[in-house]
Amino acid sequence: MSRSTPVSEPHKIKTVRLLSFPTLEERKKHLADAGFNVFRLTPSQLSFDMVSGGTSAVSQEQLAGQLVGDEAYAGSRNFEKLQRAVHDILGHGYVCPTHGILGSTKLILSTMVPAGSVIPSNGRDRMDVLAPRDVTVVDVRDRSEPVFTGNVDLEALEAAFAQGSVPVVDVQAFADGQHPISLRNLRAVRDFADRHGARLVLDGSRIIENAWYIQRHGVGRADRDIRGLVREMVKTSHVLQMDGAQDPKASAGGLLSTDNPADHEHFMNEVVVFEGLHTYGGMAGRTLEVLARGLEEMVDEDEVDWVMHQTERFTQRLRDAGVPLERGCDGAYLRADQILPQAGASARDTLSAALYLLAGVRAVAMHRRGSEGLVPVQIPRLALTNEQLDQVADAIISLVAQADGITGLQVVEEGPWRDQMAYHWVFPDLDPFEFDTFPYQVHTVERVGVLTRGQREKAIRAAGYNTFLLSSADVTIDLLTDSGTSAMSTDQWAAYDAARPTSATSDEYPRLMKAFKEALGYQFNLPTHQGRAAEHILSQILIQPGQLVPGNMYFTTTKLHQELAGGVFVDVIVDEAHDPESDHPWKGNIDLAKLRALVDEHGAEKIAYISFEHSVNMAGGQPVSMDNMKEVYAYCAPLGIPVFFDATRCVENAYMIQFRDPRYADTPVGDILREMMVYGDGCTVSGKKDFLINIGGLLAFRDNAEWARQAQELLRVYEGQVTDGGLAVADLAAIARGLEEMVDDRYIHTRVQQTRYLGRLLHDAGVPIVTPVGTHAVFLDAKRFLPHVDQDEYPAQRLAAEIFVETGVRAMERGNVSKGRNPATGENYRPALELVRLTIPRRVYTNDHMRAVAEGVIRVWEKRESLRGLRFVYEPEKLRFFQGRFELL
Ligand code: P61
Repeated sequence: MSRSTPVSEPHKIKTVRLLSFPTLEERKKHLADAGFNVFRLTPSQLSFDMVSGGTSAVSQEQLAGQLVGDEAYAGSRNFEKLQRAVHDILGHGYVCPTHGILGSTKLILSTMVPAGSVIPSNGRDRMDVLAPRDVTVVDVRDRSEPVFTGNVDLEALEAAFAQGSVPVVDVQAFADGQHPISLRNLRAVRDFADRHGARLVLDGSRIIENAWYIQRHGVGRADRDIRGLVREMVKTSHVLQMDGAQDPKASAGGLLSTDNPADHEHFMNEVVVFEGLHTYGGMAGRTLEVLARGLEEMVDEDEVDWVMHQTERFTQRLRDAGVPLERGCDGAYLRADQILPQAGASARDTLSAALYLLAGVRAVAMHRRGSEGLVPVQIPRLALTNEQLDQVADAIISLVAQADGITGLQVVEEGPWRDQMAYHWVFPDLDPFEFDTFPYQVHTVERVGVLTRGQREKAIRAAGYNTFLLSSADVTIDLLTDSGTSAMSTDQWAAYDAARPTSATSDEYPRLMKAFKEALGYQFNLPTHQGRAAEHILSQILIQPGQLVPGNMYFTTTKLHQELAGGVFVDVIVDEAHDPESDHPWKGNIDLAKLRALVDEHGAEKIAYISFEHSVNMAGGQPVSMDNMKEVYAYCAPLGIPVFFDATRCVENAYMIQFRDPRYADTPVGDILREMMVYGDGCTVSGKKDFLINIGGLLAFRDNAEWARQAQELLRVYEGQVTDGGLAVADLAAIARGLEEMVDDRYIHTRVQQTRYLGRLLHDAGVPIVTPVGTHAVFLDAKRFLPHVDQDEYPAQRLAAEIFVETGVRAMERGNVSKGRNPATGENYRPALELVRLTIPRRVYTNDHMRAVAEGVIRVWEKRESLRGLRFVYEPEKLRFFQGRFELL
């Protein structure tokens, strides 16, 4: 059970939902079209939608559950699953599903509450729906309780019972989102209800938040786990009602549970009238399944800690800046009446409109008008990063600072409910807030491995100190590779699902061809199943045995295929690339003098082609300058030497040009990319990196139809149809969509800057890394990290293993082990670069994860002197880094 503040998310991002950031002009238009009522705006018109109902990110298991809804009208398996979850987690013996929290309330009223009854409650928002139904709600919340502000004042309760017939006492866990109740008070209310023949109905929609609060603040509860506390709260009630769109993270749905068979009987007979049947309750089977899985997951201690930590942090940031607010269990509830007193009765809606105008953020008070002057800024569970939340908070702080210049909305249309309101407004002259953060939110998450240090020691020993041989389930943060590890977007998944499969020509094929042409500008595009397949075909077409292939540092698969075709790779990268301490900005450049010398010595006809890699992987993710591409091409074209890019990380390279070359500072990355590609005759691509897909590749030719024809011949023989390259049609659809997303300037900026952020954290702590930091990875310099370990004792291998033991982070050796032995001498090559690669997958980890990684590596750095090297106990002949095993010296 963890009680300390969590450092980073206990999960990684599995899929993302893209965010849009409307401009100020667009925001003005949307707002006017919506009658200045932000309730009427749609998510695609927003930057961040700060509402918590049904907006949570879900686990991949919940997402999978969505597809196993059996949609049986009666007796569905999903209902049986829900029964088990309610029994196991909540402890109640009977459950009646409903379409939502209002469905649950309706059943309680119709089975238990005769007209004219009195219902004491600790929540006020309940009045919105009970008041129109001939029920008198009496507020019995204890205003004097400082900690458990949702406690019921037992004297007020007694007074309520004196007011009329009280069949039900309504208690909300975290009433109105703000007021937690203590277990002791809940028990006292139960005793009271029992003595007076009334039922205690607990609304547990936010029971997790309340249980966490008890764990933190309840006397003698710190040793209790969330699961036990939830169960105890539920068992204290007669009836539990729950909103599936809150703690269980479903999109809709609800339930009533009880241990009383007679009450359940009543619910079952009534549910058919208003909701559906007692085995589906007005929910789709898939929603039942997601709800059931959500109940099982919601008591996960680490997840609860993370969600609550986000809320605390967000609220604190606003408090520290003096923003008037009340703390909510799911966010900060802004005191609109204090922030905008000049707006009078429309203070809340004015605040909402102004926040949207300023930053595109939606915060909205729902339900009826009137009541307290609060605008809730709720945090969708698991959906946003701390960095995003910090910026939302900063937008609010900026708004509060400019509040004096904001006049109140003027009512044009009105009604008792908030959605009915429409206004007129003179736009205030606000200084708009600009977000600089990841342009997506979390859609689904995947829990990560959390082993103890002792377990990790055992795991790495069992893996022969080789991180390739670890089970990914044991890894907390997986920085082995950025290849095929991207989180796809919901748009990619939608395209994936919608693709019509065929083994002939698919609808996706022409779409993909168009997308390739738009992204890279090349005429002939051949899909391949991944990068090495394209490298194979290109090498076979262009290399005559004995020819040379100059390139800017080798990559394992690329060089292998060149050699299999009879070619000889020659490294012509600038010398600075081999110096981990050089701060040359374009360490990926080809040294034109080296290239010239090679051509002069052997003649142009001896050169098969130039193998020109963007953002050079083995050099540390180092970019190539636009001028260098231009110069190399200008030199090669007249000599008839083709130039082929390895464009695997071409977008990252394009971004670095935008970032470092002032002439391109205002050019969109997509335009820079197309210009880059002009200085080449074609390219190979491992799409598993920049294309934001998990599988796929490309072989492209700018305009040479004969090469394309030859390549298609080989494609048919080795890969698949020319129209799919051996890929599933659905994957073609995902690639086409990825090609659009990859050149989004906001995305690629945050992508590369995240890598640089990790590098900065390490560099500032004195950890030796390759500088400047590259685009996709931070490379630790093992020679400087472990200078006392000889290179033949594999310092980088040892360091990667130790980082796993210390932190659960998986890295990759790129040094003596990877380079191998010289077959002539049998000696290790002992390469200049002895590195450990911390590779950042795209859209998967947050900056809090990066901080956790840095802290762990810094801990290893601090005890570096105690680390000894390794020796092989099993050494394969080829590519020994994959399967080799070691022991400690
Ligand atoms: C990686 F240890 N890269 O970085 P494929 N070109 C370039 C790559 O980075 C690349 C490929 C071609 C990987 C995966 C990997 O020895 C290894 O789609 C610049 O993987 O066939 C792959 O593309 C090959 C890691 C590959 C390795 C080979 O993690």
